[in-house]
Amino acid sequence: MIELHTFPTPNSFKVSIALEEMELPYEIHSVNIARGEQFEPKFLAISPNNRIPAIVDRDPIGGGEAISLFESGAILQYLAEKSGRFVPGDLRGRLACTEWLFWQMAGLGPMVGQAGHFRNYAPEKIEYGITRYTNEAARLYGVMDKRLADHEFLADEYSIADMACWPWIDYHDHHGQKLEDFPNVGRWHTAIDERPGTQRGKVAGAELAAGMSQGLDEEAKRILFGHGKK
Ligand SMILES: N[C@@H](CCC(=O)N[C@@H](CS)C(=O)NCC(=O)O)C(=O)O
Repeated sequence: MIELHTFPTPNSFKVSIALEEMELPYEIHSVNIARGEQFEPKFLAISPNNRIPAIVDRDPIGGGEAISLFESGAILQYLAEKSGRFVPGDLRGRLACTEWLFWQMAGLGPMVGQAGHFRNYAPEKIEYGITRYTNEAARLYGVMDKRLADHEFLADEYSIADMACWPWIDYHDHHGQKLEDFPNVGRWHTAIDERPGTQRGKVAGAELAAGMSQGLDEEAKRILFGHGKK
């Protein structure tokens, strides 16, 4: 059984979507990042960067002691290896999958995350930050749109690279982007949204944020944006 240490956010949905698609049994372990549980020693022991998602596989590849992993990209690669699914089998396809997975981890995720922050959460409206990151989000959406103009999915067949990108693109409003401006991304977003694995994975753990439907409260903002400590 795989433990998914999570709170409902785009980085965690990558992993719950993958687990659902791969039909790997898992159980949800709540880490309420809006209340500082990411700083508890038992969580830091498996995720020293105090970020969700993390997993513990109590029945790992090759047997032996449980394996814990943090960083959603590393988790996706491990789950693909465990299930033998969602990474193309040929060299070129596999490398394309790696390229777009790393592009998400190093580019799309962090940059649109900043766009979302300056647009929606920063206590002051800082025009420079809003413009800088909204423009960078638009550039990245454009890069993806170009790729998807002649590829059904990022690595041709549906893969962990798509699973990494989809939950972020699903929050396009938050980044100040309209999918009508990126028709290939829009087509790709709809196709993936219609998959039963996406439907199940995108709500996994949603109940953990019950009561936060109005967005982040002041305590959550202090914990998440107030330089770390509780
Ligand atoms: N690169 C990491 C990023 C994870 C990340 O930023 N997680 C956020 C939620 S989406 C988090 O745990 N934040 C808690 C905090 O900032 O203290 C990954 O992809 O796993």
